[in-house]
Amino acid sequence: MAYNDLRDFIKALEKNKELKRIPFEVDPELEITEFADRAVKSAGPALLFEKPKGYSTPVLINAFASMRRMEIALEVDSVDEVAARIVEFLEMKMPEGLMGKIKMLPKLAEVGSFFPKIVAKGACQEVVKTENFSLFDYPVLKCWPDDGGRFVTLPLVFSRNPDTGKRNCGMYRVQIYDERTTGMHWQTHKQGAEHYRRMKAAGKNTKMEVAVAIGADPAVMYSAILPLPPDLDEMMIAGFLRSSPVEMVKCKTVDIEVPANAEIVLEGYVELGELRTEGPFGDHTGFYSLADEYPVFHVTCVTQRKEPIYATTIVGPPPMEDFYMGKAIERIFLPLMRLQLPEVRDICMPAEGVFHNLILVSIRKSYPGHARKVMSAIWGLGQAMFSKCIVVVDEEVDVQDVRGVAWKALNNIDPERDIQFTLGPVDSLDHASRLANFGSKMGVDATRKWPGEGFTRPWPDVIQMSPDVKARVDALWKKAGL
Ligand SMILES: Cc1cc2nc3c(=O)[nH]c(=O)nc-3n(C[C@H](O)[C@H](O)[C@H](O)COP(=O)(O)O)c2cc1C
Ligand SMILES: [Mn+2]
Repeated sequence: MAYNDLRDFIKALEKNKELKRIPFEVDPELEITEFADRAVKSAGPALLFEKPKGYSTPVLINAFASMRRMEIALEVDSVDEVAARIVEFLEMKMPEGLMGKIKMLPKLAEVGSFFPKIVAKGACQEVVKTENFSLFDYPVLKCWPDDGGRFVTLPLVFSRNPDTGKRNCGMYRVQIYDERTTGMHWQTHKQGAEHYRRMKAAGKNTKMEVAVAIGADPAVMYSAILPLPPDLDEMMIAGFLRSSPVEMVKCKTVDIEVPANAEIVLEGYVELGELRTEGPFGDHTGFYSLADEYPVFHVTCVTQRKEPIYATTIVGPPPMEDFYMGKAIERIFLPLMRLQLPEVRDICMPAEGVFHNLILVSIRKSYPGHARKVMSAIWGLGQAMFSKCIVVVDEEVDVQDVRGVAWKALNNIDPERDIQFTLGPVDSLDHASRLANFGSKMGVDATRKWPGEGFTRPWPDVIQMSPDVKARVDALWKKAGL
């Protein structure tokens, strides 16, 4: 049964002994970060701070911060099950004969259940505040000592494509400037920024309506970070993940729908053309991202549940909660990547690469230059375009074994020959690129080289002991008392 809301998820975490309640006062300024950081790095549980110092709203953190919790969030025993379900739909073809078609009906009905459903009333509007509200009423964390302020770190930012009318939901952090204004950190490659550019270019409006939901059922929250094609509705994907439609309710003051069971919703507008300094912010990379100019979000109405729970996360030196969210993306998106690139066997984004810095790819190599073809394809594939370094290995190399990849790749390359540089868009968080959002990338072809690639020397085998000797020594090993 799909979780209705954040509370259902909290109950499930608790039932699985994956959540610890903290009944005493802890400061949302830095102290909750230190708790969360230590917990994630020691494989600790999710944390529910019942008394954030100075506030009556509890704070939930690290709810997704392990593979087990990702499984609970997605209601599976392994995130590979989600990948398998995707494959099932991708392989769905018109069955032969009437019986075959009838057997197909439940599957088609399942597809119908993915689409979001508009409902008249939502718990997220139990309380509606259009005046006398303050964003400082919520226990928004100051995450790291040099942060530019307090940041909402798990916001679901809803906006509408002005050309197609289609909804987008992206997770873009929100810095609190004052009681009713925040930053809107949609990076230039993201859909929120695209909607903003289009509205501004059209010149018909001076304001862009935006709604920000904070805390919802885990599939909805998770859908906001998925690297989906533009105009593919995250709420439909959330419906697929939870096998049940996401209930949406119309906002009170803007023409946008939000998840009906969200905990808190900020309604308002971004003034087109208005920019303000956002950051610095201790970021996914483990470094502070520099302050930069971003649009401003004016909050005109806050709706919430009677006693909301504030869901948040911290990012910082890896591994953090976002690593586990990213690891699940890696597993779930592999079959989709393989639709376009069937030669890809597996991919791995190690924690130290903080998603965009490093991707390890194993391929079934079929023709000269194949590794470079795969690199180019990844650099052209949605948010995988950010990959700063791609290492391609042959299919027998297990890319989940990062040390094994390092060993084999470093042996297999002639650097001048096997490294491919290119230029292109880079992640906004890259602080080393020559320009913000533009720089170079490196591909390493660590596959075995072929004569067809100009390599005519013999290629050696990896050392392996013969099985009969292993078997004999197995017996002797015990005899030796080892
Ligand atoms: C915890 C967390 C915080 C994030 N913060 C931001 C952010 O501030 N700005 C941003 O552009 N992307 C941020 N992202 C990444 C986006 O949510 C992600 O790229 C998403 O796919 C964008 O969706 P879109 O393609 O609909 O724009 C964050 C991701 C996570 C997991
Ligand atoms: Mn999107």
